[in-house]
Amino acid sequence: MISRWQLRAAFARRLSEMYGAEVPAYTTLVQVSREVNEDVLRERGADAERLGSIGRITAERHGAIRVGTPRELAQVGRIFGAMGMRPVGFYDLREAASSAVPVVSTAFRPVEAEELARSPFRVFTSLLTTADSRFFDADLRARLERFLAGRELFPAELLELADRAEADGGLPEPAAERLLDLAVRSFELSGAPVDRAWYAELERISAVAADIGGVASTHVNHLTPRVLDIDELYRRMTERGIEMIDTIQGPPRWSGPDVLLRQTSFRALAEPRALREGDGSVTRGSLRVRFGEVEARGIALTRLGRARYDGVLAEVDTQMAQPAQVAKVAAGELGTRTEVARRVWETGFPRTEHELAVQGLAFFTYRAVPARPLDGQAPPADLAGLLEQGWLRADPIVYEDFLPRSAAGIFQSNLSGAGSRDTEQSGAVYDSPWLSDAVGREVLDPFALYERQVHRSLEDARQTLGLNGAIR
Ligand code: OOG
Ligand code: NI
Repeated sequence: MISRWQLRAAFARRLSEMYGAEVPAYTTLVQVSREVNEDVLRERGADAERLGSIGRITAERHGAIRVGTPRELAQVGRIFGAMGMRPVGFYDLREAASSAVPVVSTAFRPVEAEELARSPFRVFTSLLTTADSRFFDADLRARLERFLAGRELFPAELLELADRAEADGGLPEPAAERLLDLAVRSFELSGAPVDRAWYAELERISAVAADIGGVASTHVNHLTPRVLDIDELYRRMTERGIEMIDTIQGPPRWSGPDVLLRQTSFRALAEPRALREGDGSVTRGSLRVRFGEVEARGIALTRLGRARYDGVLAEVDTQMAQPAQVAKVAAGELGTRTEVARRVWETGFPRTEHELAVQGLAFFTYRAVPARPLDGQAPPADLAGLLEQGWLRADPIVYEDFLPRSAAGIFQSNLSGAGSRDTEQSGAVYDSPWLSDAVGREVLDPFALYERQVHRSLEDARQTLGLNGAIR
């Protein structure tokens, strides 16, 4: 029996092989990431593995896919369900992006700590918001939904195998092989001709809409390795002549602990695609939609920490919009967004893991220190005291999710045009319950998952230390 996590790990590996063959720059990215990780490990030793073993980090990937209808999303949920991945988090990129990005998203990923340690593979999955009349008028919406209703992204055999794997906790050998093969093939770039006029019509509204609804199949949009030093990665890729986007999304580089998620990307080359012309003939053209992305992961922030992060972003926006700052940027003086962000960041976040923990800004699991000599003194009942007096040790919980603003930035930086939207119209409501309904599975709240992990660890520690009340 091949278990769900083995299916997940094998799928991640095979997808990576397939994508490397399709997009050679991805292979370069993986290679450079590995070199950076080896160098960081050599320099920092055990400290480099504080947020995950080098084995996990080297194999770690996230993919991104995009689908058109709730039905397709539910099918994706079944395929990833077979691999022990569940939808976590709701991201509304329509609001986070200034260009036209008419999608809402979730990430399919394992949720239990042991499962994440076995294979942390996750897939950022976006669904086209066809009901949003700011992007699609009634006529286009009807044609788009008809087009989407007429395509099948996944063969029935794949979906049946997926259901079996989910129900039985895995699949026996020949069936597991078949599932993996069908799943990987469903995400390959299709050679079928793309209707040029239809694609172009959607592209005028949004390149993302065209990538999703302009073709009869789906494909991996990118596959992202994890790196321990993203600034160094950025430098090395640039040295190799690969043109990166101009920023690293997320928190700025600083001397305190890594938190949340930092990401950057580069535009992949135009890929040859067959195009169907108005007269029915097929020509060779090219489309440029896929890209390369890399990320560095840090400690997960609590709701409080996250609110502070969002506050930093808002403050940076305000400062960047001030005339004096605008003039400085125009004159090429200091005052790039990154520099401003670092200044604001340093006033908003404490510089040590200990302070992040006791101020309730970041998530840690806690364990009672076994060798502590019980010299007759009773342990205090508060977290800060327990940590300071050495009764407890804190281990950071790595951030397993995404950031809407960064995701929007990644989408956006890889679009050639801003697209268009009719701001006179109001946007259709898509929220987390709506998405749960669409996928047919509960979209989980990432904060609740991290909190559960923390509380379990505190409960164990409390019992080990023989404390009566809950640790505050
Ligand atoms: C997804 C873009 C967002 C991330 O890592 O934040 C993303 C897409 O382009 O489909 O992948
Ligand atoms: Ni991504």
